[in-house]
Formats: sequence, structure tokens, C-alpha cells
Amino acid sequence: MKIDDILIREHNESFRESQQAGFTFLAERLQHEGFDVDSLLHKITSFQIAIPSWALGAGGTRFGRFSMGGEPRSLEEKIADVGLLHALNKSSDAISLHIPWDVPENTTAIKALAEEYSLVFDAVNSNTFQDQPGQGHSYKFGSLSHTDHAVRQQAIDHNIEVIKTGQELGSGALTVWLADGACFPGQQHFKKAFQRTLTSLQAIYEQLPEDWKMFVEYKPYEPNFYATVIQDWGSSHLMASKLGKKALCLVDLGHHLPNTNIEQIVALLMMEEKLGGFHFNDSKYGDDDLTAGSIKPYQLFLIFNELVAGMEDPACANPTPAWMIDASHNVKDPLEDLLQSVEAIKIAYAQALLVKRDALEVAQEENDVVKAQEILQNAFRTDVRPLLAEARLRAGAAVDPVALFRKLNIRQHLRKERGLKTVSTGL
Ligand SMILES: [Mn+2]
Repeated sequence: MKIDDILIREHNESFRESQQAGFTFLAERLQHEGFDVDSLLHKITSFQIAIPSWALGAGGTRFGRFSMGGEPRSLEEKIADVGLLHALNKSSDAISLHIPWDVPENTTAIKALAEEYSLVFDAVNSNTFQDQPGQGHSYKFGSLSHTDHAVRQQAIDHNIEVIKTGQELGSGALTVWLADGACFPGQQHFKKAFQRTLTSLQAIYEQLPEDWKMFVEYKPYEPNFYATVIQDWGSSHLMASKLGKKALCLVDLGHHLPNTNIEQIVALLMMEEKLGGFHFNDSKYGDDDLTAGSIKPYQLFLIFNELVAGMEDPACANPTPAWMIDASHNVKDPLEDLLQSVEAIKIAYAQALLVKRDALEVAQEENDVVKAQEILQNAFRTDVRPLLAEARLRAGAAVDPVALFRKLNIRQHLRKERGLKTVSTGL
């Protein structure tokens, strides 16, 4: 289904007075503080976050899955769902495909369909963490790091296929996340596993088009529980550095051990011009894949504080990472959840734009700890929501996307169209 622009305009009209009052109040305050409000609105509008094709259905855990109904049954329907999100918030203009969960049968037709919804294709993701039907060799004991050359070659070939599909779709990056590792001490020779992975990635890297990037994602544990080959930003950075300029690190917020200082990792990766991609989600304990900003909004803000600092640094050659959500939805409607995530990400971004960076640096140089905290928290405690709503209003999106999603009974329509017992490929 598609949302008629008239419905969005009607919805926005009902918010006109309250939105205008809230925005005017905030804009005056920001102008008084020396901010260029039009420039802020422009940056907020331009900030687009890709939606993963695997997060549009109800997720699940190893204990079970509870169907939402009306979930997309095909790639075409997944594109339609991302199109719905983008119509509502004008902030999600790209879809990230996971292969082989979402292999386009006819790339020309799929590309044309995406264009109808004003969508482009973000990074393509390979999958060597599970066996597919009819596959020659098993990934039970690894893929790119496997001890058997034939298994490694199969995984290399798969990644090259993914690049080819991505090229046809107009994507410009390959994301590699490896489940490879060990569940028990002694199971794997650390150095050999790393070297084999590097050699495999080099074979893939050689096939990477000149203008493409390769994102090397890291994760400390799961599904392997003792060691993973690319476990942290150090091993990801090592791998990316050895591969070459087109290889960059990918930070997934859920892929850190509890209390890791992710903002510091981000700052250093940007300093080294090696931050390529970003996967947003939130977590309490592990890789919980919850809605971005739902558990630790201050951490998200602090991360954006470093991201904005890096993006505004004229010396940085890779200033803007590829933004993507990587989440799973067990109890919420996936589409509502994604709208909430995009909103939370953009709130943190907008707050980070309000950090008085010059003053912060002076405070840091002078070791004025109190002042530094004041500067950060003044920005974090600014309610920027009227600014985001204004940016949406001007872009032709809904002032309150979740409210409009509900008012239009979108999920009910999708259930009617697609059925109650639907299963989407994905997490
Ligand atoms: Mn991820």
C-alpha cells in the first residue's frame, strides 16, 4: 500500500498550531544561542538511515517467535514497507539487502520498484553464518576462516556473488559479518584462523569494484561463545588496514561487551579514517537488538557527539559513515519500532549538532571538567523534537509518523492484504 500525500497533509494540518508554537519557541532560543536554524533543519532532513530487509517482520529468539501478521512475504513487499516508512518520515531512503534471504530475481524490476518509492540500495550483506538448502559445504565450523579450503572458497564465491547483485542494484558497499569463531578453548588456532580469514577477505577485496567499500563488522560473541575471529574494533581495524583503502570498520552498537566506551572507539576510528558503517540498535545486556535509544539515550548522544565531531573535521577523508538500523522486533510492530528507532537516532544527531564544540575544546584544554559536562548536557537536555517535526513537515513527511501509522490502520491493511500468519525472511 501507498500513503496518499493528502492524508499526510491532513494529518499535519491537525498539528499545525501546536507544532508552530513548539518550533517557534525552540528556534528563537537556538537563534539566541547563535545557531543557524535553517542549517540545522537542512542537516536533519538530509540525514537518512537505511532500513535492513531482515528487520521488517516479527523477529524472535531461540525460544520462539510471535507473528505480527501482515509481514512482507517477498522482497517486493519489503520494499513497499520501507517505502511506507519513508513516506511517513522522509528519513529512510535506502534499503539494505541480506543475501540469500532477499535475492532479487529480476534486478531491473526490483530497482525500478525501489525507485517508485524513492528508495536506493544501501550496503549489501553476505551470509555465511548458516547453511542454505543444497549448499555443498557446511559452515558449522566457520566460513572464511574454515580449515578446509573448499569451504572457504564457497564462502568467497558467495561474497563475490553478493557484490555482483549489489552492482546491478546500484549499491556501493559490501558488509561482511562473520559468525566464525570457537565455542571452546583449544578448538581454534587463533592466529591461523585470523590469517585464513584475511586471505579469504583479500580474495573478495580483489573483486570489489573501484568505487565500492567493504565494511568489516565485529562482534565479541554469539553464535560462538568462546571466541570470534573478528571480535572487536581492534581486530576489525587490523583486518581493514591489511586489506586496503576500500576496507573500513563497521560499528554495530550491540556488538560490544557491557559498558564498553563505544564513543571512544568511534572517535579513534574516525581519526584513522577507518569508520565506514554504523548499525544502530540498543541493548541492556548483550546483542539485544532493541529500539535505538530505548535503553541508553545518553550513550547514543555521546556517540553522535563524536560522529558529528568527526564528520565536521575537514581533514577526515571518510567523513560520513553509512547509517543503518540493525534491530530485531519481538514484541513491537516492526514498522512502528523502526519509526521509533529513526526518530531516536535523529534526536541524538540533532542534539549532537547543538554541542558548542569550540567551547568544549576550550574547556578540555583548560581542564574545566565542570564546564565540559555542562556543555554536553545542555545539548543533550534540549528537547529537539519540534526541530525534527519541523524538518519532517517541510519535507512533506508526517509531523507524528507513529500516530499517522496508527490512524491510517496500516498494520490492519497489511494483515488484510498479506494474511495473519506471515513469516518474513530475516532475524
Ligand atoms: Mn550488525
